Amino acid sequence: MTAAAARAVAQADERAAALAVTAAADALRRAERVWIGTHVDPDGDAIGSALGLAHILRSLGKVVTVACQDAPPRDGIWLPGAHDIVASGPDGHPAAHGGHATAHGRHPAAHGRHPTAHGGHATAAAAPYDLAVAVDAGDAGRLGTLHAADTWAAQPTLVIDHHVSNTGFGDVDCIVPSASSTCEILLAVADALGVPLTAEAATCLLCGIVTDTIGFRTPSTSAATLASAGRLVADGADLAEVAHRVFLSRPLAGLRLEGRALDRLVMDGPFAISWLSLSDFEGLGAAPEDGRGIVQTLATAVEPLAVALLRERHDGTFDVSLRAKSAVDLVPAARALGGGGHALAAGGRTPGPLPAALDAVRQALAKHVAAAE
Ligand SMILES: [Mn+2]
Repeated sequence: MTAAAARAVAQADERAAALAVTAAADALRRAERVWIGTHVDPDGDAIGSALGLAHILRSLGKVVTVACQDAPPRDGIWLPGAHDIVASGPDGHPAAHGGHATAHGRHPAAHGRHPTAHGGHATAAAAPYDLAVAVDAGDAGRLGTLHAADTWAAQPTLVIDHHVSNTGFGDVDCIVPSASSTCEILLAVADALGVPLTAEAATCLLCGIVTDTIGFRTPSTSAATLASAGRLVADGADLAEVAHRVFLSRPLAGLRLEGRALDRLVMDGPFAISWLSLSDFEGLGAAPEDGRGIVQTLATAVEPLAVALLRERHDGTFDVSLRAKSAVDLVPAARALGGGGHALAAGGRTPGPLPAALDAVRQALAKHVAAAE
């Protein structure tokens, strides 16, 4: 592609992004009671974007509930509002102050749907929310138990996300693949709404940007990303605190888990693969979230074209995280494993036992990942 052609593509992308942001802001402006859900096994961008949007909408006087199937991870639980996150879908009812916080900040159990008088799902007319928003979720399945197809279809829905593989499952889809993070998109949405950011909102959004750019180190970190982060710091976000929470504080069990994954890392053709079993987690006293981020360390290896880390789940399947540094597109391999993501960071899931899971990952990589010309 010539430089002029590349510029034209970038300008077209920018126009598409601006239109998508305007559409999202319009949908949000019209809604008074908003449910915001984010993806299972949430990371800093998932929690940061859900809570950041909630703070923005509350500044406008709207009633907001933030939901996630799983409890916030250690690097997200400190964010303002994290203890109010519920595990109920958009047919649940708005809580007085947005959640079911307990004295200990424990995540409420996933009781599922709020029962209605008729014992079924709420009808569209009786829907407790007038907009359901999914943030940072590439497809409906990523919402886990929060997503029920009939409930989702029964009300206006909005999807805000930066995954290039996003299936566009909302009535309004605000998908901006050039954005580093969903949080970066939300800053543009806040501007389109004309809302000045509180320090709480700014902190949540900065957490997502810092998490997804691995501290401003990924190719997705653009001048716009850095400008957004600068704005958020000016609005009161504490960058040092965010960096400390996201990267610089880990339990020993997580470090030992990483040691095990490093020890097992083997080359398979041009790829490097490692794995962690449930007994690794149990034996080391590590939480599932302690397995997140380990793949980033593996991906610092110079030799492989791409790395894969398999993590065993309680249902016997394996979560597969794929990372590459450049010159490859991991999305087709991730799709072959039932997942998706970004060119250089993607993931999927594959059935066990371990030898079968390793085989499936080897085959997906061999078939779908090749160095760019
Ligand atoms: Mn993200």
